[in-house]
Amino acid sequence: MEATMLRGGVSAPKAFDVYRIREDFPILQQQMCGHPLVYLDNAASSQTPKSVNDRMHRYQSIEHANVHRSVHTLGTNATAAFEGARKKVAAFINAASEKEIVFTRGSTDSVNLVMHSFGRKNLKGGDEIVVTGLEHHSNIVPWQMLCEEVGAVLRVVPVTDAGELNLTEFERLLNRRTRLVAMTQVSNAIGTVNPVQEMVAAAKKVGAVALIDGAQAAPHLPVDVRDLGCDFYLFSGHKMCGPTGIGVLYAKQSMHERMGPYLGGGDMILRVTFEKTIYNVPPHKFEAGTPPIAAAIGLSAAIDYLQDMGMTEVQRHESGLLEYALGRIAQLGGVRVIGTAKQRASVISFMVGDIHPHDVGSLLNGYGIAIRAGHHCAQPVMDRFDVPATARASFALYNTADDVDALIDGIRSVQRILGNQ
Ligand code: 7TS
Repeated sequence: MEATMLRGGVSAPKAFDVYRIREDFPILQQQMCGHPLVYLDNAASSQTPKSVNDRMHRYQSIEHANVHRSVHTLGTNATAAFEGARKKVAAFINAASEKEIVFTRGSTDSVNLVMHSFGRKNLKGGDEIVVTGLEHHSNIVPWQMLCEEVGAVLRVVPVTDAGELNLTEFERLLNRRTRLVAMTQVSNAIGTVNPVQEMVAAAKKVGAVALIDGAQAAPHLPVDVRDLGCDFYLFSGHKMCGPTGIGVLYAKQSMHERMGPYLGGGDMILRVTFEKTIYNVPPHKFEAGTPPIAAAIGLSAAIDYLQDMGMTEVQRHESGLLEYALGRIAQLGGVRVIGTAKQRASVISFMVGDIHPHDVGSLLNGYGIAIRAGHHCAQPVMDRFDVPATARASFALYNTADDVDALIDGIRSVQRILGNQ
């Protein structure tokens, strides 16, 4: 990407038509607390473009019917749109077949599905599950619950001072008892990009199943599940310009026969009698009840939108912004960035002197700047860096160098107001 010189001699990425892209997002056009909204809380949830909102509105207004059941035209069209969304997702992450795509409520639901459906069926006392010290709670707690239930043991890959995984320790943790390795591709708390392809290969060497939490990766970089070699990959619609209430679990076909049902009910069955129930084939076996149809169709439109931009371009734009922001923060003084990994993506966690991150977040809000302050559902990461919470700015494809400049000005004001340098 071409670079232009902005304030302070730090180079800023030249917009890949980012100002045109912003016009697609009505929410970004508004003022907040008397200032133009600067939305930097994309790791929590991103905004949706008009095309996604319009598509969902059209479905709800004139196309709505349930799926997989009715022979009337609305019913068959809804089924086609819903199953079309599944195909779209499969292509987006290069799955071998749409049968490998399960629609869930989100990343959390996807991990829990794997825990119940695969974990409870395949793990027993003495087995080991490896997670990393960079996980979101949703990729920790379900595995702790499983360990408690079956007597398995949780092992944790330690994190270095830079916020990278200690891969030597990771290799040492792997052994013949390791049944599952569950790892995030990108840390939501500090932005580290983990070498998941390498880690999957190591897990495979000891015969373990590999799960990747892609909640913070799929929205920001190209994903190819076959290239990664993982057995499970998951992400949420609402972090990638799609709606809430929809997530994806990629479950490699070779895993299907090792997976029991998740929720029981309609649609996940072929035949029910009081004596015996025969389950439907995957992915339907894992999708009981009426699915989030409008949300799946919205996710499909979001993928169209992202693919239109090109995920490589999105990644390039965001890494330019990240570099620019890190450069400007370094020049500020008095701001400690938590996590300095070489490979990073779209997240900056920071402390402004010893001002509490909630105060930083509240003051920035007064300037129309939305960041998140807190533990980011990653308390073990906070513990590792000995902080109760951080302030976190996280970027999406529609953020600009102006947003970064506004953040820097905002932090300066925080420093001035709370007397901290
Ligand atoms: N995994 C990662 C890496 C995440 O960042 C999140 C949400 C989840 C899983 C759970 O996703 P959900 O859609 O099921 O909620 N992360 C954040 C965050 O960083 N701030 O708010 C939610």
